[in-house]
Amino acid sequence: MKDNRTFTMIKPDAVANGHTGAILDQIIKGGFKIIAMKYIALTDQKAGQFYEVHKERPFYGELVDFMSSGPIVAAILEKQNAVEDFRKLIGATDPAKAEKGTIRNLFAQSIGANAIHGSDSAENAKIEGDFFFSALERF
Ligand code: DAT
Ligand code: MG
Repeated sequence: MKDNRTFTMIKPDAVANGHTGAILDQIIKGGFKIIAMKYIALTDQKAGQFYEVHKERPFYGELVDFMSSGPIVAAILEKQNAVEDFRKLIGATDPAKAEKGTIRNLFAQSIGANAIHGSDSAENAKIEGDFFFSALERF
């Protein structure tokens, strides 16, 4: 699959703590073009559906509660090698292990409240983007 797009969410902790602007700035300066974007609140049901792949993990309930605890910013991003480059920009899942200067290193609180999502494959980027955006909402 063509790997020039990825999907992201600025998570409830980062939005609530006022980091939306700084994170978007870092994404744009990182060379990513915004193809679609919305400011939206996930219901419990929608958050559960989005993270369905993690249903069997012990942190699933906590993850769903957290992701529906406040508004998020969801976006589709474009760049060559988007998935891999974006994972580099955001850093490791656990902010204590995230490389210096990465978005999670700068803005995340904990492994659960870790500021930002990035798709892990081109295939999942497409599925996740389609979960949030219709064709009319993309540029
Ligand atoms: P990533 O978001 O880096 O792709 P993941 O797909 O393994 O990480 O997990 C999805 C989200 O679930 C992650 O961003 C935060 C939460 N999570 C992962 N591991 C966790 C843990 N051990 N305890 C609490 N929450 C966790
Ligand atoms: Mg993941």
